[in-house]
Amino acid sequence: MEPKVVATQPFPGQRPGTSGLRKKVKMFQEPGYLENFVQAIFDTQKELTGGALALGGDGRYYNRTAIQTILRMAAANGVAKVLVGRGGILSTPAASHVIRKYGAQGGIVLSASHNPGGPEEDFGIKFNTANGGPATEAITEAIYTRTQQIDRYRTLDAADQDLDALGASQLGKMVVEVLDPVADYADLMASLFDFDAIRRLFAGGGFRMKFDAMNAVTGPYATEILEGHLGAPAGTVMNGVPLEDFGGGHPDPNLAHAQELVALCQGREGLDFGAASDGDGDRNMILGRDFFVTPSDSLAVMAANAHLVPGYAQGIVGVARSMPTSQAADRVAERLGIPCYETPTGWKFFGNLLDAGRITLCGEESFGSGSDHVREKDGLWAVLFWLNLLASRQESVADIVRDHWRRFGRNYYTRHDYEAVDAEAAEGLMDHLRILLPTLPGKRMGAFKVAYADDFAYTDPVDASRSERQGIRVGLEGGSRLVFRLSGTGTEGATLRIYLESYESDPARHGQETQEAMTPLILLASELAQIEARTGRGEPDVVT
Ligand code: VG1
Ligand code: CO
Repeated sequence: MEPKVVATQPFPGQRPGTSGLRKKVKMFQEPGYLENFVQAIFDTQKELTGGALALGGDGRYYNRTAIQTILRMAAANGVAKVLVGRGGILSTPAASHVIRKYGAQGGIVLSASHNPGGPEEDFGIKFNTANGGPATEAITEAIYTRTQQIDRYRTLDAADQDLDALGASQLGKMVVEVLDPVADYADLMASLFDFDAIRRLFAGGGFRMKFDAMNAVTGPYATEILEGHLGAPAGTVMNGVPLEDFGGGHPDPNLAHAQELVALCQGREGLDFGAASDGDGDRNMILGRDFFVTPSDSLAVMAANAHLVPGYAQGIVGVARSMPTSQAADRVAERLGIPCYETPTGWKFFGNLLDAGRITLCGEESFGSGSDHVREKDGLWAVLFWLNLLASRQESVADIVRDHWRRFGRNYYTRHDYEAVDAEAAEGLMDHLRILLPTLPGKRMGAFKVAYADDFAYTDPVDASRSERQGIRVGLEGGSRLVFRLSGTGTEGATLRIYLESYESDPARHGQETQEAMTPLILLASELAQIEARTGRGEPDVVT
């Protein structure tokens, strides 16, 4: 089986965004499109030659086809071994763990995360490095540059591999090892959390929960861990079978897209605990009875209670949050006397801090949290963390969070997304804000006074790499903030994200409805950015 060289031509626009290259399936089906990007990975990541590669995806439409293509190309490019999840399945955090556990030189994860799947919908591919984390910007830029010069790719003429039988087989000179996608990950979770205490919580019978896998990749993981290892009743996991089109929905765990679960948590008969994860298993949503935990609060609560979880009982060395994430975690870090880092959006910016041992926990407002156990955000990990807290504190979700607010104050928080906006209009809006920036500090606007305003730039404290234009920040006196950014994961037009935060120290004012409490800030943001005039949109598409 000799490698063959196929002539190809560059496609424009293969620059990875916040998390890999995401495009419509139709685009990935263009002959050479996937191949070019994969060859650019092999051309730039030399250690993969003779090395091991982890490979898997979230099971969406085109996953299996892409895996077969990548296997043939890996063999033709001299990869020694590929570790592939059975059925082509690996959640993003499980892929990160496989890379680390087996000392692979990298991994390819096929997912467009929370974007819809199916022949007319989205597909995605991202490269993770030997630390298990998303490639840094320097690496994704090198891959992109290569895609713009590429003129050939390598593959084999070989039949499809059987992805459904565990064990090793040979593809040319390369070994293909099909792994149980869940087993190693489940062991890792058991090493971090107090499974006995969580088992007792379920065995007591009074505790009722559901986990919504949203017809996506976490189904098998959650079923084995929650119902298998922890004794949760059968049926605890809902929508637990991964479907190629996620049942037609957005596998995005938030109040807008996980309505079925949200409804189950409401009212007197509501569940004690509800949780959900996204397409590729790295996001999480946490609900109590009639109670939604914002992801920013979730990170802060985790940091403040980490000592109750066996894996973190020794204490945490530091925390990090993405810039638009609320400052709730900063307050906890201050109290604990540990550093809190503010990074640009995207998990790749946490990798160096985790590798250098500067942080233990990190999170993003976009329903992502994680720790140094892997180098990706981890949905089920967050759910188990909360279960561990519930088991050890014996309090409700709402009581734990309200108690947190009493101790640290409450950071009211909301994000408004305007989706599929005309790309030029969105760029125009951001440029308009950039021009305003120097005029804002010290300016009074209604009841507010601007303390600072900038276009967020970040210098990585470990390798001194610099990332600019990471979002417009307008800080108001008293700690409130407005943040404006354009999404780097969408596949249609532009998505404008507006992140709003206001701090309230007075416990008597902690019970307000979020959108109501934030109305003055919402109005200020639309006025400042001229949202309606520039985008033609009166209302956001998604409010979280
Ligand atoms: C979004 C989120 C970001 C997250 C990224 C990948 O990016 O805002 O916090 O890291 O998705 O998450 P953007 O550029 O669209 O705002 V996932 O679960 O889609 O891999
Ligand atoms: Co995801």
